[in-house]
Amino acid sequence: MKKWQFICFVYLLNLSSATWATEKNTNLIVNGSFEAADCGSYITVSPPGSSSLPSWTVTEGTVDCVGSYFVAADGQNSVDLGGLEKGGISQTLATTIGNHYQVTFDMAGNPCSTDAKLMNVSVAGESRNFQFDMTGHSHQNMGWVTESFAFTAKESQTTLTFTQVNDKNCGMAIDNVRVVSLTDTSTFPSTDDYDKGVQDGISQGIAQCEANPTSCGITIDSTGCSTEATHAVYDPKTGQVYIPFIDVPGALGIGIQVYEVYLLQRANAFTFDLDLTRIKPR
Ligand SMILES: [Ca+2]
Repeated sequence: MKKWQFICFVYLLNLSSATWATEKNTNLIVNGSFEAADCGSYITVSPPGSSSLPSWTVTEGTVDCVGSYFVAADGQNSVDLGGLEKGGISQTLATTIGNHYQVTFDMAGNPCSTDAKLMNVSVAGESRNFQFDMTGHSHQNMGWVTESFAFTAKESQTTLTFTQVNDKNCGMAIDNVRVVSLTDTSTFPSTDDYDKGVQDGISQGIAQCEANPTSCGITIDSTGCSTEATHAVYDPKTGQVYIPFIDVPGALGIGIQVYEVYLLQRANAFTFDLDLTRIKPR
């Protein structure tokens, strides 16, 4: 694939994102905002849990279902993973083996102490640590931030677990937990729509290339900006784009390295990320 061809392809993907912004995918987590019960100011919950946190299991220690004690990210309630000591919660959801999912949540810290909050989030063999700096935050100004990462289901039942790391009360606060499928084909464009988008994108990309090739960093060989196929393949069932050839400038700008790559579709958008685990030199 010539460099311009890849640029044309990226151009058409960008074009498509405006046309095919998808509807919000279904949240697979039940009671992800912890709004299913009235937690008053706050209620401390011990294993095996209580009606304060329906659909969730307290995995260790104790946690607090927090109502009015501090401001939630969404609705009235959130969870402090440090109850009387460090604690954790989990929820198991039905998944399809091999499908990609994205977990998203909001996090902050209980302002009853100012030390940094530490939390581990694990799902399907993925384990991530998160830290929250309490500087400048209060019960009314929690400074909620949104975090997100993707995982691939290895079982038909997948457990998502949030665990406080440092053994403290006044712990990490979480709210608004969502898991969405990245391969929900009901929100993807049809193959016909995609083919039309490809053709429109190629036509517009070529027109742009021909009008001002230097401005878009395109190197044109003796054949010019031809209509030769890009060979990139999009699979709506997996949300993957396979690109067999991509030219990348070598170190210090010397030479060209050719790679085979895959792109993975993000949730809720026709936007793609490079799959760093599958970059293969040609
Ligand atoms: Ca909430």
